[in-house]
Amino acid sequence: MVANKLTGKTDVVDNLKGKTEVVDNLKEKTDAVETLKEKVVAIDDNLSACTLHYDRKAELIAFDETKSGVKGLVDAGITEVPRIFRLPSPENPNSDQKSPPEHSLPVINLEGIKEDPIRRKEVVKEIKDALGSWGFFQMVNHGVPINVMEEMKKGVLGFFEQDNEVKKQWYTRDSSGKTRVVYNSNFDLFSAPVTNWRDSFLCTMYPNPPKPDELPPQCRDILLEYSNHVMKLGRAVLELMSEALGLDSNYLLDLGCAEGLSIGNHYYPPCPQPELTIGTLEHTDAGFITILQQDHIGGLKVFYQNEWTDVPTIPGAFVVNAGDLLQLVTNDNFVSSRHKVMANKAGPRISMASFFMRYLTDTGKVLGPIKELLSEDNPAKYRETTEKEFSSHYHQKGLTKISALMHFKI
Ligand SMILES: O=C(O)CCC(=O)C(=O)O
Repeated sequence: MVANKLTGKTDVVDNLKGKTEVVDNLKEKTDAVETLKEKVVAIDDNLSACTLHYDRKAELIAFDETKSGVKGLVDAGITEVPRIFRLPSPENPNSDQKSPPEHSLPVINLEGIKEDPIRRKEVVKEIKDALGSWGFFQMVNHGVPINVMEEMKKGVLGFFEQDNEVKKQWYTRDSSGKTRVVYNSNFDLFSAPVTNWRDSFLCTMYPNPPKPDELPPQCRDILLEYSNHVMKLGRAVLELMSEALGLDSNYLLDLGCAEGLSIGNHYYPPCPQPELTIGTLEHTDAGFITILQQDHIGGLKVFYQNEWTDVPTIPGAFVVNAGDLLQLVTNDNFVSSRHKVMANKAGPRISMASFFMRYLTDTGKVLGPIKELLSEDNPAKYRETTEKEFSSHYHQKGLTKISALMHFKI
């Protein structure tokens, strides 16, 4: 009798084991489907590019070897957009410019947040709403002096507009994360389906600020001064964001969200046929937060409620957005939204994106959804990772509409 009962129980246990295996099996299959999905979209993008029927690789190499970027082409007087920059038809990002969007991106006034607790609470609520829906907002009265912002813009313009033969000496595709200043056109030139109509130089400023002579002379002093201001502002914004999540003010700082800062400085030359190409393909940012300064030309758009909405230019304002890692640690409380930049007949357009993250660096810190934000009804949506693993995956993927977060989803 007892033996019979025991056999029955063993059968139940075996049965349960079998079910666990089925669940594990299903999970593996779901992961495989996600990976396949990513691959299909990548192939799709590449196929679209291939339908243009030409030796794209050879043209990319030729373009890269000039070390003169898109600006070099414009300076040489081209009147037509070369094939490598052309968007595959029928996709034309400019066609969505027609209807005025119903929504406008929130502008948050930071004045008084230190002295006035009531105002601070209001700002915290505004940030919570903006990052939970848009993933973006603009901020004014943020404390960074306007002359510092203007000088930074001038310094960046000075770098791009210096003698080309001298500028070429900074040109590199070193993606080890060890080179302080990485100047090139399109970091993902050889993997992206379409080449962006822009040149960039990325400067790593924190955690170990560069020595002045490691930076280009046109912007060396201002880069150091600007990054100090932006770091201070970023830390203040991260405190407000922690409060917006119902956490201690220092929570996101203690997590290391302000340990690393790299500034991506972009130059979008005027484009003879802007409707055929794109300034920056749609993408999300990899890091925790991005604090962006844009000039008066415009063209930045954010994807919100199924439509592309302009990020209007406001003198003296910064645009702030959540990156993928912030979405991961907040378990989707804050969203990392897709954005893109249109090419323009007017220009050049200058923008400076301050990315809070340590790229391709072993920080020894494991990041996952914040435990305090989880519950039985709201379990972790992402697996744990590191800044190094995340940024390597992001870098390898390049700028595409597929979020790097897909790869880390549970
Ligand atoms: O140029 C801009 O306004 C945006 C740049 C951007 O999206 C980026 O650097 O990730």
